[in-house]
Amino acid sequence: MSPIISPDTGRPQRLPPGQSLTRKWPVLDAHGAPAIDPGKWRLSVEGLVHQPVELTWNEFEALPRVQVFADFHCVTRWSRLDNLWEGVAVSTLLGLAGGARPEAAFVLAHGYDYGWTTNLPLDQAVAEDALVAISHDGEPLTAEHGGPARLIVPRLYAWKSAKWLSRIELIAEDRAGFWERNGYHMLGDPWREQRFGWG
Ligand SMILES: Nc1nc2c(c(=O)[nH]1)N[C@H]1C(S)=C(S)[C@@H](COP(=O)(O)O)O[C@H]1N2
Ligand SMILES: [Mo]
Repeated sequence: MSPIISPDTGRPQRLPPGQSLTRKWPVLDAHGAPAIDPGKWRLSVEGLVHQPVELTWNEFEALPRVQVFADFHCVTRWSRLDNLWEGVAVSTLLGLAGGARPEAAFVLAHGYDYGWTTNLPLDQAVAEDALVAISHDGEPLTAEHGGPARLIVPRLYAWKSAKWLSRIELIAEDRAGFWERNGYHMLGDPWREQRFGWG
């Protein structure tokens, strides 16, 4: 098994400002879990990449895995510490797509739930601890938590971690996703309490 990547848990302080610890793992999403037929599941990496790809579940599952140990901070003020995620690094997926074109600067992550999206800077999406996770604490990711596969970006608030991931789209200009259009922050760094707005 691959070594465990854990850059964000070495901090002396693990709880960002304004957050409270929870031991449970709440379920939070806008529309509930969509029905996903495993035979029809696809993950595409597209937009400003050199070679757009679309992976089937079997192709995705065969890719090299990473393990990431990280905390999960929801903007509604709960934080769940010590999560072990396993999946495929976003950087590995980008590599399969021939890498980012020079003008690519942001990512729009799309969910299978009715056009739900979230936006984040490309450098955050390819951080060493950003992955498309298929398991949590040694168990397959449940549908309510975004299974079969979800994005996990530990350094940003949890709404950037798109559940039921369907597309990773590289774009040149930042474009607000679902919650961002509803007032949430374009970046969403929990350590700077970037909950709402653009600043
Ligand atoms: N596709 C999709 N991903 C999503 C959401 C959503 O509504 N749809 N909600 C986000 C929000 S607001 C949070 S806090 C986390 C919650 O993840 P969890 O339900 O596994 O705790 O998922 C994020 N990812
Ligand atoms: Mo959230």
